[in-house]
Amino acid sequence: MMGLLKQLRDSISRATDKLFSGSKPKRIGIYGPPNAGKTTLANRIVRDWTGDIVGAESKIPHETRRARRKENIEIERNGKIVTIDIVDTPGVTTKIDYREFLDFGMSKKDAIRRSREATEGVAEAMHWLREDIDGVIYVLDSTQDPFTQVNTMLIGIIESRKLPVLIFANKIDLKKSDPTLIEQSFPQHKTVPLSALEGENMDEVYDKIADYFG
Ligand SMILES: Nc1nc2c(ncn2[C@@H]2O[C@H](COP(=O)(O)OP(=O)(O)O)[C@@H](O)[C@H]2O)c(=O)[nH]1
Ligand SMILES: [Mg+2]
Repeated sequence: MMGLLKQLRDSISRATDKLFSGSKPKRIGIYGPPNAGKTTLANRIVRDWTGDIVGAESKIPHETRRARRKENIEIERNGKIVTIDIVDTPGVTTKIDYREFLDFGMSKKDAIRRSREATEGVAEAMHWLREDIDGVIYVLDSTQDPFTQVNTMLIGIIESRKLPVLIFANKIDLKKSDPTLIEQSFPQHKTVPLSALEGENMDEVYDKIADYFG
């Protein structure tokens, strides 16, 4: 009975919060290079707060070739609710080569189709970044060198649009991980270390999402 009352009270307080804040959910785009762990992160956020998932995670680059979104995710932080739409985007890269996919045992025809779709997906993700995104989570693999043309270019675009941005140094569960290198490479932005796969440091992840995008 107490449980039921508490549920009722919580859902009323959520409804009134929404009514009085009157704000649309912020649309948060998850950007970064291929294989950084964007879909793994999107799935973890969505699973933690709704029990659902966004899309398939894969070792093969460019598994996510279209932007996918999950709307109205309510993240509760310090008694306040932040509502966001999560947009998982294809990884942005300067080079998409179908031969890369042949290594994963795909036929040449499938590999060519996959690379064409990936190229279209990147164009789509860039279009959304210009038109349709209120804030960015930029995901990097902390075992890799963060100084790449793609990272510099994308972060430059995000800065020129004056979008709030958080940099996520992912895969800290791996031995080679060096999140401080990412922090030093982009000192003008907040870097949050995490493992999207293992769920490490997710409390700070949600605190910062609420701070930056709430
Ligand atoms: N060790 C480790 N692997 C991860 C982590 N996050 C993602 N991965 C792996 O990295 C690969 C690419 O992940 P995915 O989410 O598809 O990357 P995306 O291309 O950025 O969407 C998959 O094999 C994931 O299991 C992490 O925090 N730690
Ligand atoms: Mg993906």
